[in-house]
Amino acid sequence: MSNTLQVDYLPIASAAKWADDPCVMALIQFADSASSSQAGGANITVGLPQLNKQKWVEVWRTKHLVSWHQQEQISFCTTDHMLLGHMLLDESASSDLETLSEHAYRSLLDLTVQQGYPHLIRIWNYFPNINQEENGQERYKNFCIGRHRAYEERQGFKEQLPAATAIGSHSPGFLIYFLASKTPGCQIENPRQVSAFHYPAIYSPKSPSFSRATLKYWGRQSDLYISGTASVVGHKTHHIGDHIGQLQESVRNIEELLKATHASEEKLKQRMLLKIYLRQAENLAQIDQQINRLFKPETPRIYLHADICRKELLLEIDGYSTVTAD
Ligand code: 3EB
Repeated sequence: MSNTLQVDYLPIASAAKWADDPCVMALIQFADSASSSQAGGANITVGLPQLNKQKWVEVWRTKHLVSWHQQEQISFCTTDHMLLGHMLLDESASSDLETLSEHAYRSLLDLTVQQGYPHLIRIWNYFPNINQEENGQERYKNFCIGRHRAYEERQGFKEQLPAATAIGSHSPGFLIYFLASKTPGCQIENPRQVSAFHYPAIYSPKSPSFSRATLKYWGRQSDLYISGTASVVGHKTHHIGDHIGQLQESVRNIEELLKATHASEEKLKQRMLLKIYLRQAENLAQIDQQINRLFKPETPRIYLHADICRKELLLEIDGYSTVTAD
C-alpha cells in the first residue's frame, strides 16, 4: 500500500483481523451502542445502526506503524504526518451538553497542539437527542455554543475550521473522533451555501464552527474531506418533507465542492466514499436507487439510521474523495 492514508469500507467479518494490524489507525463500526477503546486501540463504535444488508467496517490504514497513546479521555495514535483521536464522553457525569462540549473541544485542541499536529482536518460528533431541548433550547445549539467557546480562544480559528459532522444518535454517550495533521489543510466553503460560521443566529446563538470541506495533500495523495452535507441552500432548508428532493439538493452541494477542488481531468481517477444518514429508515431503498444514479453505481456507501441536526432535515451525507497522482 503506497497511500499515506487509505480509507475503505470492508466486510464486517474482517474487523477482528484489522484490529490486530499495526498499521490500522481506526476501525470504525456502527451498532446500537457507542464505544471507544481506551489505552490505545483503533476500535471506535458509533452508536448508529447500519441499514445496509451487507454490513461494513470502516478501516483507516497508513503505510507506517502507528503508535498509541492515551491522554485523559482521549485515545489517539500518531504517524509522521497525522494524529487520529477519539473519545466517548459520559453525559451523566457532566452538568450539561454545552459545558461538556466546551471541555471536550478544549482538551482535543490542546492535545493536537501539544503533540505537534495543530491542524484539525476532520471531526465527527455523535450524541443522543440532538433535536430535544435542554435548558430551554435544542441540544444541537448547546453543543454549538460549547464548541464555539473552545475554538474562539484560538487566534485565527475562523480560517482554520475543520470539516465536520454533528449527528444525533439513539444511544447514550457523546462520541467524538478527529483527524489532525502536522501541516495545514485548506478550508473549503460552498458557493451555494452561506458558510455555517455566518449562519443567522436562529440556527445557533454561537456560530456552528465547521467548514464545508477540507482539502489535504498527503504527498501525492489529495484528499477531500466533505462535511455532513444536507439540503441547505443559502442558509435555508429546502425540500421540506421530500427525501428525494433533499437527496438531490445535498448531492448538488457535494458536486459543487468537488468542482471547486479536484480538477475535472482527475475525476476519472477519483475514488469516493459516502456515509448517508437517514432519519427515516424506510427511505433506504428509494435513496439507494437514487445514489446509484447520482454517483458511480459502485461507489461504496454506508447507510446509518440517525437524527439530523435540523428537525426538518431527513438526511445528510458525509463524503470522502481521494485522488492519487501517478
Ligand atoms: C448544515 O449544513 C447541516 O455543526 O458540525 C452539517 C455538518 C451540519 C456539520 C456541525 C452541522 C455540522 O448546516 C448541519
